[in-house]
Amino acid sequence: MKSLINNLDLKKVLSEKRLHGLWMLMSGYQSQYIGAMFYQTISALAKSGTYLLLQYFVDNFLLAQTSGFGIGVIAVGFVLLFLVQGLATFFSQKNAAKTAEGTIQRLRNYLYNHIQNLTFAYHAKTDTGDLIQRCTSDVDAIRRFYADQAIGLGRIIILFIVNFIALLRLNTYLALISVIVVPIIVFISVYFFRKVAKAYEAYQEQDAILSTTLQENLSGVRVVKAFARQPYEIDKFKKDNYEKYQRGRRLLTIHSLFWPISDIFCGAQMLVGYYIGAKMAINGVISIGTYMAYAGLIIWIIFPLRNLGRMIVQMSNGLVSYDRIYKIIKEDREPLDKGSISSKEKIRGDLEFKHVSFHYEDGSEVLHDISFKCHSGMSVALLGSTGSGKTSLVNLLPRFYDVTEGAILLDDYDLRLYTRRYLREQIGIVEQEPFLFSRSIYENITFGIKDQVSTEQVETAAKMAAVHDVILSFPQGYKTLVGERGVTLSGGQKQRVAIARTFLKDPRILILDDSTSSVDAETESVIQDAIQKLMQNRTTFIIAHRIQSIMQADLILVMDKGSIIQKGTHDELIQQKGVYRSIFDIQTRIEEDLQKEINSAS
Ligand code: M5T
Ligand code: MG
Repeated sequence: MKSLINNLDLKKVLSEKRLHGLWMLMSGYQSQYIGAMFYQTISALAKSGTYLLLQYFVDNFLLAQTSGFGIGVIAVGFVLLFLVQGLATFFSQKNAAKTAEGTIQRLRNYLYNHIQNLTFAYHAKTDTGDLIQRCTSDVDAIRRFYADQAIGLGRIIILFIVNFIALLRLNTYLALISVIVVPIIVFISVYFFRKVAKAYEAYQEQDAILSTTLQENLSGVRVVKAFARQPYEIDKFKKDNYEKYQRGRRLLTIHSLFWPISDIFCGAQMLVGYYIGAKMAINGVISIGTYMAYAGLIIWIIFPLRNLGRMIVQMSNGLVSYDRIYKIIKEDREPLDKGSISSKEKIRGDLEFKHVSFHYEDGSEVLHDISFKCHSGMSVALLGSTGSGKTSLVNLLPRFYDVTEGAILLDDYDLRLYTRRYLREQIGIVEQEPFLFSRSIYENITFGIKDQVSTEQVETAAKMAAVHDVILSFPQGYKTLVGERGVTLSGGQKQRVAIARTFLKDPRILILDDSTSSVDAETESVIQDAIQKLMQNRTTFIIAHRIQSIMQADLILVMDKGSIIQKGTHDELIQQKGVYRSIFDIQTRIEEDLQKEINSAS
């Protein structure tokens, strides 16, 4: 049952209709919510009961000046009623807390899971700061909705109904007089509800802008400092912050307008009620006991009424936040299971690109009519100017994106027939800018497979990537934390940790996207040897700018503006007049010059 609740597919049960959506969000906790309401009813009944008992006591004992056994019974009655009221309130709060916290915990988990599984394209077009803001501040607004408003609103309605019925029992005329203002209060509340909703939405939007600015600045703090842009950035932040201040002020102003207006009506209602009640009592139309009970009960009519407005107005926050979160939930996840091929067997790694074209969502074409073939175990090198589409091409292999035209065949089947998970388990990528988590180096190398590998395997992988000695040079060795809370690795060290991570994964298809760009020539040759070893028996894609590092590839593709302009082996390409030849010439000349300089210096 519990797992059923936790695995609820929110995307299926939620909808644009906000109140319905919020109710469905409570799935599994709805009975608890109803339980909370039930206890509220008990508590309210006990409360009204107290006043009715008071009336009975005043009229039949105090005024009649009788005493004796009855008084004792009434005293016990009062104590019991208070006890019931207290206990019922406690259980109601308990249920309410469970409802609110349970619902929100699941929502948070769901959102995290959902965001992890959204498409690359979605993440590319969404600000991280905005997402963070929705997952924190908006989720919290929904939590308040359940903890305060949803429960509060129920409590108010119950209090109102129960006490109104109690009032009717006392005196119909008085009861009707006491609720004259209800339509007015409801009307005002609804009017303000709309205004607050708008203002709150504007406020949250600005809040998201501020989060994004902050988050980008923290991530890009080096760039900001290097360009001495602090004054500009501070100024920009100040402006955004000022806008937030203004929107916040507007929101509060609307709130603070609402209070006095609703208070005036409620206050007037009470005065009129007391006045009429008192006159009736003086004229003997109602008894003193009735008047006393009335004076108590009317508070419990006016109090909920005052709060009804507040609740309705505050509810708008929860509803707006619901919209903002539902927008994320509505997004399609990467269809992980769309492919049908996923077996226990490993892939062979034969690849064929057949007239592949590709463009990013609402972008122009970045790959045109790419065709080539490579067998399992072959190495394919990609060479080309920056922006020529090399990274885009290799990103098609793990299906980060799917081709827009043509097809890629893996082991003779269309790539789109494979499940993404199956593919990704067998493809290892050393990215152009590897990302390391703020965890230990050990955890970074064993990312995703920590329980399946031994320490020796990890060290072997690190040695192959020529990073073992570097790691040991840190005081805490493999336990050294990386990033914000630990050491900052150099670009080359990061790349090598990423290479070690990929070594350990032992993939069938290996992608090295400019993986040796930030290491010096000496280290590169060490890694090259390791990479050569790693490349054996797997299909490898190497992207590099130095011809030195790709000369030995079985197939070299020279790319320009998304097309293949030359393909062949090093020996073949060197014979042709073309881009490859000129790059080769330039690079050898530079190296020769360098060598000459070194020779003459020594
Ligand atoms: C090729 C565009 C980019 C460029 C073209 C990764 C990525 C790229 N592009 C997008 O619009 N969205 C993306 O997510 O595609 O870019 P590339 O494939 O990254 O080029 P490259 O790897 O050959 O370049 P480099 O500099 O890494 O050598 O127009 O704007
Ligand atoms: Mg690239």
